[in-house]
Amino acid sequence: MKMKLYCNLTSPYARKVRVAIQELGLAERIEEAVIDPLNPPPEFLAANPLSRVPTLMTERGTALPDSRIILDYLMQRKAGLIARWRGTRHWEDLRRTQMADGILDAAVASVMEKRRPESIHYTPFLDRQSAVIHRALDALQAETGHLAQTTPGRCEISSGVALAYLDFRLPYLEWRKNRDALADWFAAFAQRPSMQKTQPPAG
Ligand SMILES: N[C@@H](CCC(=O)N[C@@H](CS)C(=O)NCC(=O)O)C(=O)O
Repeated sequence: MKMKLYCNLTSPYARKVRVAIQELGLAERIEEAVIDPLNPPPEFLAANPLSRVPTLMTERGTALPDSRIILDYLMQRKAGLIARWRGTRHWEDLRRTQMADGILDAAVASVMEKRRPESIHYTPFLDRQSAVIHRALDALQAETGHLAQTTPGRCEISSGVALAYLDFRLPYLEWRKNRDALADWFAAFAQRPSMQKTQPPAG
């Protein structure tokens, strides 16, 4: 029996998992169920009452409800990849991953706010999210040398998907400005088959 990934094709959180599946060579073992979490089928709600994608149903019927948990699960299954490093490097990797995930969270929060009627956009909130994104991007830019180009792990996947999401939904932030190293890293990462295969549809 295959695992089942509930996802949609524009969710950047789902994209993190879909990129990881490609990178880990697990595509044959996971079936994708594309759903709309705002109009959830009962089977999906039974698996995840939070109604959020991604949700991974394992072969044993455990529903894992968050991209971070799913990435750890898949990497642990694949030859213990999660334990790539020990000690300081492990925590440094987690810290950097959290910077990238924080960029994504702030970007998604901005997109949600902008979906409300323009007259009730809360500008201080949007400004705060933009400031968070720019500060965290500066931190990633300063540490670009630590981002692997081959054999990407959770930090590279989170960073690459977050930057792609900024291009997709918030291009006006011009994240590449004064961040040449990060832009160069991303230009190469975006060419990986895992990223090419998981590009969101336009719109
Ligand atoms: N922390 C979660 C966030 C997942 C999430 O918010 N997914 C969005 C799609 S981008 C969703 O399902 N939203 C539906 C809703 O909020 O009702 C993760 O990393 O997987």
